[in-house]
Amino acid sequence: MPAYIPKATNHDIAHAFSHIAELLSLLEENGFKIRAYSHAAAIIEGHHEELGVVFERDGRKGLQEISGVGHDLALKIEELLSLGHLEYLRDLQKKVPKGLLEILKIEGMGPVKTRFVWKRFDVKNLKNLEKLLASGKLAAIRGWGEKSVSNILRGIELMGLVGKRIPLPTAYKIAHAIREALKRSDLCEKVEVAGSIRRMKDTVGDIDILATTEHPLQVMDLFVSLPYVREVTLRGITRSTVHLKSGLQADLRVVAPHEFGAALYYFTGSKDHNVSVRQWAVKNRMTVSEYGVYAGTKSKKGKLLAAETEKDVFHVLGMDYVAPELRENRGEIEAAREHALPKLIEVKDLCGDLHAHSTVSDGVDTMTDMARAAQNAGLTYIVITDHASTIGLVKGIKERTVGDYLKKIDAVKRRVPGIHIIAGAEVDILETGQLYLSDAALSHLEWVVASVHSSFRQSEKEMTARILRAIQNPHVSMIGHPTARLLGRRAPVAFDTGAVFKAAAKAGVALEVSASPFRLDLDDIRAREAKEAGVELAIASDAHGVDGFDFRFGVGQARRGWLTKHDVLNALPWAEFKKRL
Ligand code: DGT
Ligand code: CA
Ligand code: CA
Ligand code: ZN
Repeated sequence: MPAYIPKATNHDIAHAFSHIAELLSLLEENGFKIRAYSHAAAIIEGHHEELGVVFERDGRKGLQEISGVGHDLALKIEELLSLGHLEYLRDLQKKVPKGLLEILKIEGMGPVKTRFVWKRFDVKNLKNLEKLLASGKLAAIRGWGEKSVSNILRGIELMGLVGKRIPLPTAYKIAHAIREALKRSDLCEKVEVAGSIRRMKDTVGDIDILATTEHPLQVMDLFVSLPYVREVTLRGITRSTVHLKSGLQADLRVVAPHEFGAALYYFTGSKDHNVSVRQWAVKNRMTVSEYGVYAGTKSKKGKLLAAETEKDVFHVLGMDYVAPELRENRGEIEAAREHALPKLIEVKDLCGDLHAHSTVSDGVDTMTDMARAAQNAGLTYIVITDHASTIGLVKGIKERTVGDYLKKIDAVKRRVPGIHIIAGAEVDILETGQLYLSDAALSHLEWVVASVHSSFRQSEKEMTARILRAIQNPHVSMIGHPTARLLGRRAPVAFDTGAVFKAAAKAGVALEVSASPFRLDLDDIRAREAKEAGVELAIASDAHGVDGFDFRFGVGQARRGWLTKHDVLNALPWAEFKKRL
């Protein structure tokens, strides 16, 4: 164990900062400060290295080198790393009733409305709000009305539906940080993350980790005292369970080295996959458990056939190796037996990015820096797609500024010669299906992403017509994050996927599998359905800063959707992709 153990992870720091931003928004602090905290939170959450490590190595200077982190935030990060909490945050918390933060998360509320019901009606929690909504008092107030009341009621309902599962990117980073800590200790031979995280499922119920060790007691000691842990539920020799500060639960199981493969296979799941494989095994007079594959039945167990590696397990079951992402009992078991599994797309297959933002709209880094970062990430082309949008953004591309925008991109092309830079935009699909920019303006762009960013609650019929109309626009190249969901925060919009996929295939419009950790959209099932409808898909980053070129989780969804590199547009090398512009 290293002597220095930071008391906060990147996730803790990001959490504290977004908490501060929320509290400030309720206290009417200036917008600049709020944005500074929420930007920093997003960047820190996605940072490739733990800030505790950065600080230990490079000190405060190292922290300040991270984009969005100035002197003041660096001090706050230091305080979190050394104490595990933040005085400033505690002060703010004292000023705002706790229940208001829950209200703030309701779709349709937002800071202005939340502050209003707090100050005017003394609403302090969800119960108070529900009572107020039922009283009819709000509907009578200017700027509220029946419509916003019913929107808020719907928002409350949705919040219940989204439930407690945690977005994969968050859970993945915590699980792997725990894995790293266990590995660094030198107490374990093998440590692997299993369960839904290994399968890259978009949301995660709990973390499952497996280890082999000769010192189980010491390993469990270490596990239950990691800085991520809030509470220890169970502490045993072969299994411990803890509640983490992030709200997740984590299980650590110690298994025998010669049974590691069988255990990894079993605890990776999914349960449906396991059940189906086990049933087949029984019919073929074999028994599969977390301890291995045995000949014979459970009651009359024969010889051990395989246990040490997953490969061995699949082999004795007569199956090709099935990638974890496919293990959902969606046809992979049969395909593995018939040697018909697809060769799944990998991160290294991606040659370019088709969706990224700069400071022209709501990105935090300049076009030049974004282009360089994309190049450093190993890409050979990138489309800059700043927003052209009605909502929320002061900046962005307007009808009359398209010319300036193109000039800016030309300048960056000269400045960063090592990567092909393409002039694009992410244009709002308005309520009617029209786009925010005119056809004349769009015709100057080489790549147009069209996205839904407003009116998410249209009926399925209206939403389908809206998206179909955007697909019919000859300037549109791709539909961005097609269902507009936000993981754990906003449900997908409703549209007729069959009709939309068919139209996209016919029009040659690509659909995005957004790798943004906030979205992962299309999801696995829809991506597979789109592929089967003949649609071309693109795994794009939607990066808003230089740290945003992380395709892992988008590729994860694509793999879960059975996609190969031949299904993914930005797996084309530049020479091929260029022809498509
Ligand atoms: P989660 O945590 O809800 O995101 O999903 P998983 O898949 O990680 O599920 P979890 O944590 O309950 O269990 C981890 C794996 O252990 C699961 O994918 C398969 C295996 N497993 C758990 N319970 C059972 C069971 O009752 N039967 C079988 N066959 N396998 C199970
Ligand atoms: Ca799990
Ligand atoms: Ca579990
Ligand atoms: Zn975007």
